[in-house]
Amino acid sequence: MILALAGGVGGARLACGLALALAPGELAVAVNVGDDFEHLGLSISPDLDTVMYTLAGIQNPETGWGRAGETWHFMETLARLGGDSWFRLGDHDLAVHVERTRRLRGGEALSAITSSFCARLGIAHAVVPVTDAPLRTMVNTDAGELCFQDYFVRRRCEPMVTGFRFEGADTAGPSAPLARLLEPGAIQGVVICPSNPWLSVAPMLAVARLRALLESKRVPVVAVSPIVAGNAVKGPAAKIMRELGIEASALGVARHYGTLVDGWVIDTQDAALEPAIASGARSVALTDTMMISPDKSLHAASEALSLMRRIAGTR
Ligand code: FO1
Repeated sequence: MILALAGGVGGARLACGLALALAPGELAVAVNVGDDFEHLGLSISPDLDTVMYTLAGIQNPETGWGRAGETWHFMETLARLGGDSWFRLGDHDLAVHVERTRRLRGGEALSAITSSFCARLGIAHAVVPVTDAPLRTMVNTDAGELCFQDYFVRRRCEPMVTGFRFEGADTAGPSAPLARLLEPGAIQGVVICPSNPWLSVAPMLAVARLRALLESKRVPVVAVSPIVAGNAVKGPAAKIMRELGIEASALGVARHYGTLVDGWVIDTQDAALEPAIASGARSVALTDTMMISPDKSLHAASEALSLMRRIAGTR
């Protein structure tokens, strides 16, 4: 069993490739919930839904989030009534939030609801929220401390970032299905998807028992770089790195994860960085990491898995 850590569109795309490469019993995708928030009285879990829609093949191909063929009658009517319309909820997507909210209020765990939605959408691989407890990413900026979606969507990532706080992380344990995967011997390797290291992966690693697995060095950890040729494939990762005074490159990301990662998959465009990344006793694989189709996602996932096998073979 391989455990993938995913959040956002880049994470969902690699998870899709891993799901094509591995049988259902061989892959679990742990998903960030730091972006979750209450909006219009609904419990929204954007990263879980992005992974769920992508694995079900019903994601919006243009945005990467939300659903393909979406209609917007609810949003248009809400805006006409003077309601909050900065966070766009499509009509089909809305049903997920309404049903999730109802079941959460009835006392079900987010992990159980996610598992049931995934089964209904025909997803055979396990998709698990990193925690069932409230864990909220707070972004410290020159405009003050902002809730994640306030920073990301409402303010379009414009404020300058100075740091992060993961509210609830001190007490958040892994969700029940993730806790089972963290038992000794349950998984053979970890793949950190090309998700934003600060916004998507850091909140997951703030869950102490998950971080402890990576620190234990019991299993190989490979990561796919979210930065290619100095830019994020999608989203504000490169901007945030510059604001934090970190070199916006695959090397900057490798330094950020340090010894947590044993092997890096970087894009061929970053071949010049290979020696520097490899110098921290890390293995490096160069390949095309631009996941513009399921085939390309499968290609990147296969590279990550063969690198993991190579590292496991040398232990
Ligand atoms: N991202 C946007 O940039 N604008 C939106 O209006 C928006 C709505 C939205 C609705 C449901 C959902 O699951 C995701 C949505 N996202 C939207 C994406 C999301 O907020 C971010 O991409 C993630 O939180 C970052 O990983």
